[in-house]
Amino acid sequence: MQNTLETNERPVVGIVMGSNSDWDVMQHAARMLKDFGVPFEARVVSAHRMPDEMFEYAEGARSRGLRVIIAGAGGAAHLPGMIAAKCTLPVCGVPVPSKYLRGVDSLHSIVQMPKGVPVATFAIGEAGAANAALYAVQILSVTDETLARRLADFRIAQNAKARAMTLPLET
Ligand code: RP5
Repeated sequence: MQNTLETNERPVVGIVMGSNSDWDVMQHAARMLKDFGVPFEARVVSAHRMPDEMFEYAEGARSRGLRVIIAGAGGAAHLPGMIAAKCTLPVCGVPVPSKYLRGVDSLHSIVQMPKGVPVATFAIGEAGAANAALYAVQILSVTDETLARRLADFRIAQNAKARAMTLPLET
């Protein structure tokens, strides 16, 4: 695994995470963006092990063309909040499951931002990562008709899938 992963086009969404151990979860954000055809980059930017790089990343994000940042971290999980503190782009926080507290620590840390610096906080784990990416697509779709259509199609497909669900006959 390399430190940075990037699609061919100029990225509009930045996925950052505190460790490569977060990738198992955060890859679900990357996969969703890929499915919607949204150019993104993914990078390890540890808040406590790479504080200078983290500030540099957050400060330069808007001028590099990023429009939304998805930040995943586990445990003390200060990465989303610190990125949000250093830039005014929307930040989506993904609580990554931790070894001992299973991500409840990550969730509480990310969701409890003090008034004035928001982080949109998602569910713990895979669902949170995928939904953070969907939310990023929804933000971009406000000014992008193609993405708005893809989102509508995605909802139709989900509806069809749920309607086709069957239950076993035995009780
Ligand atoms: C956090 O500590 C990371 O976001 C990760 O979830 C957790 C454990 O990191 P590693 O010890 O696996 O590098 O900073």
